[in-house]
Amino acid sequence: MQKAVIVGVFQKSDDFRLREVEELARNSGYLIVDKVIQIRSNPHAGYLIGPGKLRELKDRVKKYGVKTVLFANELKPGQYFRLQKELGLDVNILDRVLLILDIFDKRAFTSEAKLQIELARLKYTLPWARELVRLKGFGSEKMGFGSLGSYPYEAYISFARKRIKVIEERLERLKKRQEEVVIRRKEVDLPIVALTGYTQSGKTTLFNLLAKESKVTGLGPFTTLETCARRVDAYGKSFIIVDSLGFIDEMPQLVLDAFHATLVELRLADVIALLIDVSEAPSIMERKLKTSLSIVSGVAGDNKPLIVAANKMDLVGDSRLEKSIKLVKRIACHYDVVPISAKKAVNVSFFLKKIVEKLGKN
Ligand SMILES: Nc1nc2c(ncn2[C@@H]2O[C@H](COP(=O)(O)OP(=O)(O)OP(=O)(O)O)[C@@H](O)[C@H]2O)c(=O)[nH]1
Ligand SMILES: [Mg+2]
Repeated sequence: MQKAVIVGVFQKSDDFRLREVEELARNSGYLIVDKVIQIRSNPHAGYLIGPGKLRELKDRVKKYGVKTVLFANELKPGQYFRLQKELGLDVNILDRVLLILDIFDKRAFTSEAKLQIELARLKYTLPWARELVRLKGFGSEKMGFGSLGSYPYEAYISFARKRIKVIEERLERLKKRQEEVVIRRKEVDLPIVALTGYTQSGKTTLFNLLAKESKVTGLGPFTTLETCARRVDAYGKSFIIVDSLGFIDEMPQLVLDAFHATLVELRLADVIALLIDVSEAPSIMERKLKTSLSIVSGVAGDNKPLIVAANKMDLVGDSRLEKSIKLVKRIACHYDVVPISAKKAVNVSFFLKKIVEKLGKN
């Protein structure tokens, strides 16, 4: 495990983003040895953190001999450049976006997903590299971003540009093949039910139960990256059920773009089943539900039939479940809410019945 220090600027000390980034970091294989947290309403323009905090960060990096600094926020190219200059080139700086891409990289197993992630990373870091060249801060030093290796930075930029082109062409060819798959699926002429929701809400667990599959679950954030579709027969109706990428708060636009093809499944769906983990604290549930609803409406609009599955009901008692459902109904007021346990297969047939009803209406 690699040692790392987490840095973050938040408006209050118990910000969920800190906990979320800690989890992302652990999942990416980092051992967090220290945290440098600053509470301020506006991040410092130059370094994200103020000068005093920056000194503190440099001391910690030296003290623990860490080679990786993880930022819970997104960094602007200029901030990245100045931080790199202050911390030294042997320190690897990752911000929230690169950390998420790191996890995606670990989880991806198809060549297409790998290419999408590499493309996203190249596009994201190109302005950072340009900044290093523009400000000529580092003589002839080398730079590299994670798995891309280390290049003199002028060469890095021309490498990155060429590589972006090559990947875009390859993805274009893959897209054509994917479209054929979707068309073939349409030819079968079965309606589509898309499972969606925050990462780790239980989508794949439910998919496995309904499709009698054994896809991997529970590895931590973004266990599923690739879309999977299976036929399900229930209550005299046949449909295709689709499991795919889960969401996270402030999902970087770049990640949404990279996985656009996956998200298009939501637009094609006849019914969307949105899962929410009811075993979490009300404030977390509320935030995750709002995030999920806003991504869904951004991708698929507001007029799609949607059912909220209040999942993991086996983990809470009756009175808490009742409160949680009330909360969900208040936020997702236009939609049916059905409590289920995907893991223990509780109330799932009722949920299926609701889905089939909705399919029937369309
Ligand atoms: N107790 C309980 N655990 C559940 C239930 N459903 C899912 N889980 C657990 O929650 C964790 C996440 O489940 P997944 O099915 O991987 O969640 P996901 O939504 O597919 O996650 P991503 O692929 O990361 O988006 C796993 O450890 C599951 O065993 C449930 O109904 N009850
Ligand atoms: Mg999954």
